[in-house]
Amino acid sequence: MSDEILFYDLPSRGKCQCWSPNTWKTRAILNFKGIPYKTEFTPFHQLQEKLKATGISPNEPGIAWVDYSVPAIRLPSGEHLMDSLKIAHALEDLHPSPSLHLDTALHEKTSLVTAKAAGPLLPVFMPIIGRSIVLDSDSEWFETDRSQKFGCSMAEFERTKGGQQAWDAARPGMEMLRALLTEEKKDAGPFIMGSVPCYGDLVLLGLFQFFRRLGIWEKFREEYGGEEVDKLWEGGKGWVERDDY
Ligand SMILES: N[C@@H](CCC(=O)N[C@@H](CS)C(=O)NCC(=O)O)C(=O)O
Repeated sequence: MSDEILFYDLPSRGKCQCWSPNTWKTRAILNFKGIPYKTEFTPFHQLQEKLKATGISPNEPGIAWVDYSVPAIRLPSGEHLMDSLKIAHALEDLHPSPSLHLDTALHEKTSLVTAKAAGPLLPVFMPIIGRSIVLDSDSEWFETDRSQKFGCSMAEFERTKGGQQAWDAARPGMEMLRALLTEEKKDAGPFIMGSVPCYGDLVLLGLFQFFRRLGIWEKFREEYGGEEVDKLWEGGKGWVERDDY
């Protein structure tokens, strides 16, 4: 059995690199802790079959849209794990240093904030993912699947619910993000807690890298309108650099 972790990620068109804010949650931990891993890029249309074949139990209802989702990993022991939070706990147990500080539960606060700040932006980013990110071989699958989930074509989703109205709907989430990035600080450092990074920071850095990939980073910074986001990005961008192997 290999000493390396096998990490299941979603591929992208053109240069194949990580893009999903969900898979970034795990990849950023692997990068942050310096854990050896290799990536198994698996397109959407093969994901269910491939993860089912590992013997992993399907997601419990409410955890994801589907039975099998990424991030998923195979540990050196051969055990497969799925769901970013379960994986975070397992990696923290296996590689305690540097710590993710899961005991602070700041990642739970971060999840609430990202749901409020990024949830309303689905009509902005889903159509871009379909148009510019997923592989050509996934395009039809993505359009059909997401149209069923959102009740209209991605073009209509963008036209009727996207644009500035989506950014306006994200404003309360931006305010929650500002509170998260200012009210928990113990010193002047760039991370949620100040100079000590935690898992919540990695989740945010993955989201920022996703925005950059979609081409909406500048718009996000403009809408956020503060310096905390830039400081966090500068402090932690190294953990979301390795993205293509
Ligand atoms: N709560 C899960 C959510 C994972 C999730 O929804 N992953 C998406 C990737 S962006 C997925 O695998 N989707 C598969 C599909 O849509 O078929 C986690 O954080 O691990």
